[in-house]
Amino acid sequence: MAPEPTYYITTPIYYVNDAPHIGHMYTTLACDVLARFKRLDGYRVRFLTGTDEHGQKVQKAAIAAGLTPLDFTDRVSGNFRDLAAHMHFTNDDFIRTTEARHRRSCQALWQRLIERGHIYLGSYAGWYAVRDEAFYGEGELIAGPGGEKLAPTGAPVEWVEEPSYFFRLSAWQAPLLRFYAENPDFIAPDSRRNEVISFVAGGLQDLSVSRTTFDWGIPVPGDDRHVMYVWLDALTNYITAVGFPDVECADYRTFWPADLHMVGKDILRFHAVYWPAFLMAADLAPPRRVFAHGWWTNEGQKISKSLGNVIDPNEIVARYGLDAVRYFMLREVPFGADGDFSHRAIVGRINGDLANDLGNLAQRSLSMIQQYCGGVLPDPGPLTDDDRVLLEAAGRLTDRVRGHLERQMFHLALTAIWETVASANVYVDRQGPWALRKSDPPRMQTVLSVLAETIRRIALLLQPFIPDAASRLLDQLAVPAAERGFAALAPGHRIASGAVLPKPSGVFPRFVEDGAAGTEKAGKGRG
Ligand code: ME8
Repeated sequence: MAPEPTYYITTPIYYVNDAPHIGHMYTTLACDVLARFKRLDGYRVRFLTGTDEHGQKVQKAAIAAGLTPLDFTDRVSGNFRDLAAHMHFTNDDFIRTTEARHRRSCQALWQRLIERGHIYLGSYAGWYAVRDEAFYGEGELIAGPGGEKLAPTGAPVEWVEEPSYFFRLSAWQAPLLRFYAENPDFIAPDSRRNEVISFVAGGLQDLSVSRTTFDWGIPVPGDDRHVMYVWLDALTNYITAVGFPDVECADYRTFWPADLHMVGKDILRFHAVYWPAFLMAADLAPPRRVFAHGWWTNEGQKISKSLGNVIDPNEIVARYGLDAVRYFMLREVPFGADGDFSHRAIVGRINGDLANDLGNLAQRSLSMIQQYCGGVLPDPGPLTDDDRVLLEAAGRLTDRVRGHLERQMFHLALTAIWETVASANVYVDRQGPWALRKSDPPRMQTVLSVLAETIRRIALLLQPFIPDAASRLLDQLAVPAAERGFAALAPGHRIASGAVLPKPSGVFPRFVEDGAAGTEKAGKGRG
């Protein structure tokens, strides 16, 4: 028997300086879809998320809240954990960098780097941005509105002078360039890959990896006046969670190197430059792929606390529904590009794609089976070319969706599924089973059976994206739980005729504007 394929996927671990917002939700959502997809596709999956709790930024936020860092991080980390539960994210683990397992892992990684001569003691004098937890060279700074110096991200910077350990990053320029060349899929999308390569080709300076002017961090082994630089600490979470420093344990051997680190474009450099350099220096394997997705704005504006337009994921889910938000975020924006969250756009997707296209296809097909076949899935008779074209398109869908998700192209996967939804709607209109009922009942049965099979395939593939609606659809088709994995999409697998279907009910209600009741009725799609 072939060994079970495995898949290890991670989100960034989020800073606990602030409440979770839709940006955080987006990254974890993308990972959740991939984790669910891989599980259904027969993989043993490890899906990790968590919180980044050390460093100056979190320490400052704790002080501002009048709490000790640990009390503060317990509270905010809890908000991220609650979000994951509320969004039905299927992470297998939730790591906190304040956990003992992580301290041990970071100190062991440090030890490996010291032993191999990659870390030395020196002193740092330069610019630091607490908001980014990043060091900047003089040449990278920009001028703010009042002429003050700012990081290229717009974050305020402060001058720092302190003793510091350094990682010999400068020695990793050539090995990193070689690694990128040999692993063309390591950084996605391609535009980001080119950015990283030109950054590295421009030369790398040694990186300060410890701080002494505050103490909220993991102590440097053997020199506890220093705490580790928060990015070295944070990145290490990905190996802590699979058992590092025990590189012989089953989890580490099964899941490392990670298949995918999903990140926002703001933190690509840390993941695609520093992280593989740390790992290679420690004689550990670098991850297989890093995908940097784009940035969400709210009704065209940058999302920020000072603008007061932070979108609370719980609120939008209460307003539009979990599946609708999941669908919208992954369909509306080509994954990798920036996106805008607007009320108009999400309502358009709900009423168009979900209620009209998919909801209506399901509702009318299932109602006809209920009304014309006594709720029993009919046997198909001989197939016409028209039937075969639709069934073949539905059959090909599995590989198309799989291929798109292999490259994290969520929007293309959903577009492919909706092409089949559209073809099925055209097929119903052309075949007119309501007329065949009188003129040719066996033919009507074939048409309804072809539709049921097509909807079954669509619903199975939609499970990772819109899990609740997909499972309601599969319930309405009486697909047993054991037949919901993607093995049931193998060629030749068909929906079982003779099954008794429950009474259909609308899967996607239309979104009705407050105060607009009466112009649109919930649950009613296009005729
Ligand atoms: O950077 N649009 O944590 P963080 C899209 N602790 N994605 C967004 C977003 C937006 N407007 N805002 C945030 C850190 N994100 C570090 C990571 S990993 C070893 C350490 C998402 O809380 C996006 O994934 O600032 C981004 O990379 C991440 O949140 C930053 O989260």
